[in-house]
Amino acid sequence: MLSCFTSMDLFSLFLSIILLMLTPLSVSQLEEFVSIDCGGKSNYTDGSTGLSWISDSDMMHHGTPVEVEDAPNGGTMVQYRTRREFPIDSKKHCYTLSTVERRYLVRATFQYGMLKSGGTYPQFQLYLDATKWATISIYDAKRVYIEEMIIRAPTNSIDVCMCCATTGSPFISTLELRPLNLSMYATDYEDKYYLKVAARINFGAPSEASLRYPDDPYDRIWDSDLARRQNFLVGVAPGTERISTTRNIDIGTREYPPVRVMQTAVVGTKGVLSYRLNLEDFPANARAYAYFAEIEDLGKNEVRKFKLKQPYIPDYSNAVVNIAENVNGSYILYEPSYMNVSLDFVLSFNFVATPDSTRGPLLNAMEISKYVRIASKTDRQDSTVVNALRSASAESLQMNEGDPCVPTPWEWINCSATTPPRISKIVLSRRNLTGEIPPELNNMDALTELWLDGNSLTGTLPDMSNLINLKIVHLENNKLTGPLPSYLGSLPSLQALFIQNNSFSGEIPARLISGKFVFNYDGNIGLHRGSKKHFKLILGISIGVLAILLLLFIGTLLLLLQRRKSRTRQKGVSAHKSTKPSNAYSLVRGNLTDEGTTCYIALSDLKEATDDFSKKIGKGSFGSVYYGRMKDGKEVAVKTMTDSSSHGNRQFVNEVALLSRIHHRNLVPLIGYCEEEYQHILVYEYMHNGTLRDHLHEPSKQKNLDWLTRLRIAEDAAKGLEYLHTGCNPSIIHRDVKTSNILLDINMRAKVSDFGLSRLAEEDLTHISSIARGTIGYLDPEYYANQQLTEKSDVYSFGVVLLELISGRKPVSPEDYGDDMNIVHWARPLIRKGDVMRMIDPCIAGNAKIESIWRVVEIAMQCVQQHGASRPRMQEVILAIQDATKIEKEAQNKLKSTSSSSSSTSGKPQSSRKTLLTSFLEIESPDSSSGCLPSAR
Ligand SMILES: *[C@@H]1O[C@H](CO)[C@@H](O)[C@H](O)[C@H]1NC(C)=O
Ligand SMILES: *[C@@H]1O[C@H](CO)[C@@H](O)[C@H](O)[C@H]1NC(C)=O
Ligand SMILES: *[C@@H]1O[C@H](CO)[C@@H](O)[C@H](O)[C@H]1NC(C)=O
Ligand SMILES: *[C@@H]1O[C@H](CO)[C@@H](O)[C@H](O)[C@H]1NC(C)=O
Ligand SMILES: *[C@@H]1O[C@H](CO)[C@@H](O)[C@H](O)[C@H]1NC(C)=O
Ligand SMILES: CC(=O)N[C@H]1CO[C@H](CO)[C@@H](O)[C@@H]1O
Repeated sequence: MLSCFTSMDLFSLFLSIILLMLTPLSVSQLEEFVSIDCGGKSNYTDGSTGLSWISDSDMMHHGTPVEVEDAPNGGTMVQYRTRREFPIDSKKHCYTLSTVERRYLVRATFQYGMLKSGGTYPQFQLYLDATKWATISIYDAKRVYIEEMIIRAPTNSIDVCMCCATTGSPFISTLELRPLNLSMYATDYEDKYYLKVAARINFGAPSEASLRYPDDPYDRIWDSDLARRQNFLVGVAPGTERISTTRNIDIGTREYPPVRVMQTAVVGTKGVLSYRLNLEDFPANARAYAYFAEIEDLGKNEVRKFKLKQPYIPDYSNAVVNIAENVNGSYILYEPSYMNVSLDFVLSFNFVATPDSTRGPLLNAMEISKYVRIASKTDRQDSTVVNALRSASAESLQMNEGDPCVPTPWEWINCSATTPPRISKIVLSRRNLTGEIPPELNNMDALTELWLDGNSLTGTLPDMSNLINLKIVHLENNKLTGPLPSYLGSLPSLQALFIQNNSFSGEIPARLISGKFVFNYDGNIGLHRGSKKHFKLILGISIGVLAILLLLFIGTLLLLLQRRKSRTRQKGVSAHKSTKPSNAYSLVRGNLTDEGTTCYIALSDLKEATDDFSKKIGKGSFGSVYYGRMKDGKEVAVKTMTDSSSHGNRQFVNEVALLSRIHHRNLVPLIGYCEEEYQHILVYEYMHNGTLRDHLHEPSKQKNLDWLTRLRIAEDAAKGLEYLHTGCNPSIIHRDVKTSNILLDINMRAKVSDFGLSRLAEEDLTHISSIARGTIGYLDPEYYANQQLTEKSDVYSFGVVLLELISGRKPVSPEDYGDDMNIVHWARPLIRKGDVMRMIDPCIAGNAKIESIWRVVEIAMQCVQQHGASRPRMQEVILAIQDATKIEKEAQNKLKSTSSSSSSTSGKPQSSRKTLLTSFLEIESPDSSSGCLPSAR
């Protein structure tokens, strides 16, 4: 008996070990899944899928669980035995799911079950945050209605809400959150659009059953093409046959579809493959994916080639699909995707074999997702306050209603119709509120009415001095204490203030009782009016202070004038020359008094500091740069200008005027200047670690910058450029962004140098030469072609810098790329193929998270787009770099926390992807620089 038990145990242990070995990835994947059984009573694991379902009873306190009588599959799917039904009211009923910033598949499902006699099937709205997701209209009791949305989630949480029933009560059966990997389902538009899944079809499926986890490690639901429920796959061409294989398929493409789905397909044996399907909520712009894998063994002289004939999309329809050639072999997935196509409600599509093809077209699977514009949520500062008020109340307000304003405002607030919506009115009279009024109230500057009367609020009045739109304030019948701040009297819009029956104390500010508006302060025993004498005293003091301030101001003015005069004398530059450029630059941000920090340095001092210009450390655009050490020990870089012509002179005045006004921690600071004996000299802070170029390309200096350091350098430099573009007025275009103009200080922080030297040509249009300024390899082709200079030219050059950081290669190098090519031409096709591995600098490959590198690759490719208009702004570039940094840091932290057990597993590079990531329609144009990269996000 005993031995029998042991062997049973051993057997099951053995079994589970085998299972674990079979699905090593799936286990960690599973942990991140969130599967909520709405209305369910307990937590359980579904035996057929291995998914762990949790009951929503802890997270949802309104609505009622309802037993569903005829759950699908005879009730085997436990999660459909119950649903949660919400009351018919004007409220939203929301689930809050916590998220990290990454891409997710969010799925909500609805199965109603038997209708009671006399009842009506419900119809209501589904929202994801403030964005309308779907209208749920039930008309089949047994059907499971599934809504899926692919989103890039914010760092904290998302809300999924039901509301606005037109018939019946809103309800929900399950809510599921599935993290996606790497760049799966990335689009160029994910900051502004969600992807709502309209169809995901497994062609040639063996049965009507859909396929999901564990076959699909990401738990997408792949509908069988036999199950003609929602999509009405009809119009099948004669000669269509279903084929399948048991051989493995290499699915290492961007979307990682499950092998089982790829192992089946349909083939149009008569040369045509056609279907028709309905796309809910269309016409719309969509992202479409086709999955092709050659799963028949073709004879030696056989080929399978076909084209998309319908819908006809120029370019898309001209491309020939040749699976085996595209991926160089059978049983390998080829996944072209259509980044943005406009599709109708009824999609008729057909693939037709080319005349030289011996086999008919083949299709394994397809996916179509609709772009849904993300609606903006209520201003975050406003939401913070109303959420604080909500938690200060009795339970009547405690329910989770999602966004305060969208689609309908909470019962006790009113919102403006702006983007983002702002809260204009709060009405919480007699709601049993306790605690203090949240201090963040002062941020709600769109607020016009505040009704908090008849509660038990305590504490003092919070600062409300920013509430310039506030008209009506009701605070009567509370337990508020403390003084009345004097700014209350000067709120510009205030019409009525009610504070009676509180415990305010002290003196009433004079302006409150001026009679300009309604003010009721009865029943505050401690409050009293100020005396006239007091008022006079205050007036006297104010006048005194004003007089002193005035004196101080005049004094400063005189002092400044004096300084300016003496400086002009010293400089020996005629006054109008030096002031003209100074007027041209006015600062938007920054401090005007900074002007004084750039000082004049005598030539003799500089000779001494540089040991008579003996240590040359580089060559700038206009002359040599020398190392120096000032008397006070400060190390400096001394830049001499050899050109003493008028051009150089203007240049000089220009740069001094400009630079002395620009201060940013990622721009090399100018310390002083010198102009003597036809010598023009600028003195900069010395950057101990030289140029980024040397660190990347100079064999003697190569210090093998790691990926995080590179990211930090990129972010620093990007911030410097962003400041030039947006922080200065008029904005400054650097024009010569390159790795040798990115300098590294002693802490390896990057600062941009050599800016401001190039505005001259702009100002002096008569001198404009036809030669575009800039450095070969970094030069924006659009600017080169038409001489139109914009900030986007810097963005292009910065894209090249990013590619250098990723690859460690030079921008131009006849040995590496040939004479006509540069780093952009070299990188573009590699990235299109998804072959980032071949691009990565060997120094960092293997020590950096591939997803982080991808993020930078993606933004770099956008920066080097042919057309300036399609390039991002520096601000967006910074965000992308920060994303990448975050991904990399998280990976390193994880590594650290697990390093004791396994040290070298997670840093390993993934194998390069053989398959084309991008669509087959993206035919490379002869001039490879003019292509675009539809799937590179
Ligand atoms: C179900 O699991 C969740 C999360 O693991 C837990 O918070 C909750 O208390 C559990 N509920 C029940 C009814 O056991
Ligand atoms: C994400 O994709 C990479 C590359 O294929 C793979 O190594 C990794 O295990 C995947 N992660 C999950 C959680 O599936
Ligand atoms: C898709 O293309 C259309 C037309 O070219 C354009 O208006 C739209 O903004 C694009 N993107 C999305 C996400 O719809
Ligand atoms: C919000 O405004 C609407 C229309 O102006 C009004 O009918 C409604 O009563 C207001 N709600 C509150 C809470 O004041
Ligand atoms: C406030 O509390 C009182 C007494 O507990 C209760 O009768 C009343 O219904 C509450 N009002 C609200 C709006 O919750
Ligand atoms: C996608 C891919 O690598 N295609 C290659 C397959 O092989 C032919 C010839 O060997 C190449 O020309 C393709 O570029």
